[in-house]
Amino acid sequence: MEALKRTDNTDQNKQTGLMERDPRTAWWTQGRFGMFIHWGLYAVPAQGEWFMYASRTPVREYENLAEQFNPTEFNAQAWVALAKEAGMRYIVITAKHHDGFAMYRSKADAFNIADATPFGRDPLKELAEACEEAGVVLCFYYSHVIDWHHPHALHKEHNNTWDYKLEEKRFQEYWEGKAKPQIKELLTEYGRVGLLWFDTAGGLSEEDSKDIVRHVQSLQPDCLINSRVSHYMGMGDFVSKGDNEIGMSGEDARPWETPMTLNQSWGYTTKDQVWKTADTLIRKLVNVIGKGGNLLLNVGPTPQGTIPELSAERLREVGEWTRRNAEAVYGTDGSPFPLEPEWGAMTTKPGRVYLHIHNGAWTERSLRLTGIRNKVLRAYALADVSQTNLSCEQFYDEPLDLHILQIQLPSQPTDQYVSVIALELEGENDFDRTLTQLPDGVFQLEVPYAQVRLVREADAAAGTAPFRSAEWNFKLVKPGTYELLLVSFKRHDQDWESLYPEPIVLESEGQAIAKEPGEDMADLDSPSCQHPYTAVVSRLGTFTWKDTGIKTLILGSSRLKDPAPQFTEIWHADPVKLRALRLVRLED
Ligand code: FHN
Repeated sequence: MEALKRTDNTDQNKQTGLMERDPRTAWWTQGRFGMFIHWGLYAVPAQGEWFMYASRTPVREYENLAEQFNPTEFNAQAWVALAKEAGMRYIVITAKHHDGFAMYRSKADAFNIADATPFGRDPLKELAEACEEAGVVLCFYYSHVIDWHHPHALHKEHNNTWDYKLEEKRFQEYWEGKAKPQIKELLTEYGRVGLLWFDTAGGLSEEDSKDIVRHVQSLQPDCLINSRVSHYMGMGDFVSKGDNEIGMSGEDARPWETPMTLNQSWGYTTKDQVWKTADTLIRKLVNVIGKGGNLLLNVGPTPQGTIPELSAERLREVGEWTRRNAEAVYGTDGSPFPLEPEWGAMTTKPGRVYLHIHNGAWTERSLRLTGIRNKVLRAYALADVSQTNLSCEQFYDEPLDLHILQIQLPSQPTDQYVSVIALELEGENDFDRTLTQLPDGVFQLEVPYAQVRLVREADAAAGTAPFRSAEWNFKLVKPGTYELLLVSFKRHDQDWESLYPEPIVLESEGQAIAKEPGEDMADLDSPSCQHPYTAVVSRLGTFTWKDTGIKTLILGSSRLKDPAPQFTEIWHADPVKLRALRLVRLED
């Protein structure tokens, strides 16, 4: 195996900083939490929004469903009130999903809820009014490339091939005749639209991607656009992560959002009853906001026009938590530190740090943190109405240049599921962002905080992928022997044996390991891992560091990704994701 050379690394560990607030995106980044609504004709067969494609239902037959779609129980105010109660600041509703059915009165295409159903109303108009009244920002999802109803819509993979022939497609007829006119309707007839959420851009050319962005900007310059408008990198105002994907902190330079299901489906279905609990949802919410992202949580309303009670009850429970902890959620930045603490997450504001501690990780011992250089004036639990001061001590370890804060937590968690401790700081926030081991527990080196370099090009003849190295420079606080664990997310349909074609190589201070990672342990409690992935931990061996201070560790693998790709990839396309190297100190 080729040695992994240490190269000069002046750009030390990348640092999380306060995201520059762009005035266009500020309402959205400050809002942090939104409601996604997948509602369409597909609610009638109640098997999710891909029903037409999965069952290859002919257009004429699918159109007949419209006669049965009469959601008389739809109440826009009630939906908006539920979003508000959950603590959601914006709503993104499917104006048209892949089935091509518009959920508003469209002059551009008669296949729409107002013209084709007995309901005859325009729910998006009613939602626009209710949102305006309630101060919630209304946004539209629009499937701009996939449209199984239109004869000329053309996607890279998912087309209606049972009604239409691919070779007869004239894409521009769809583009100019339906997609662009409908987007114009949405941006001219519903007042201010906060953002347009495009989806599944497979096959859309760079030129057409730019064309749609220009189209939106010419109609509502302040309307934000998500990155799924195109597979070309850098387009849109913010990054839509993969479905249910919570990235690693530091992974995205741009603002980002995780679209997430409450069960495992988007559109209404009677089949899927795998629901996330309120505990899970709150832990995922703090995991996302602690990394500086937004969470867009989905509901799939029924054909009658109601939000299923199993969804509503979860959202209300989440809302009780967001209400008590609002100041630690809205208008915050993610953690200033480049690691994910085992016990939860952190958010910040000028003069404040908030510690979001999972109740399962609550400790009666004091909690130790490093990196806050400010004097901590006061610490208290947000849910504690009397806001009793918690005892805090601060030390400075000069040889290690380490600012240590020790907080005595109350004997019991102070809130449901996740308890938030607020720290009031003196002066302007002053954090040491060096990748530093927390004094207790495990220490995880995440790939975005490494310098990733190409070691060996791909070799088609030998059937090998590019081999890259990831180099971390970090501050070790406790010397000793550490077990080294590889953390991977494995797609559920993959056989582990084929996933790592070569051994993982590790080097640090003259120590070296080359080991084929095994599927040794499942990490069932990872808040950032979600169906169809599972978190797998592989034991790679041990390294000993006899002293403290800045260490360099290099990992080599052909599973490390190109840090500057040309195209966004589809999250579910990856059979395995190499996430991090976890260091667990073995007892002396
Ligand atoms: O195919 C769609 C799916 O139906 C759903 O709308 C999700 C939401 O992010 N987006 C696509 C798949 O990524």
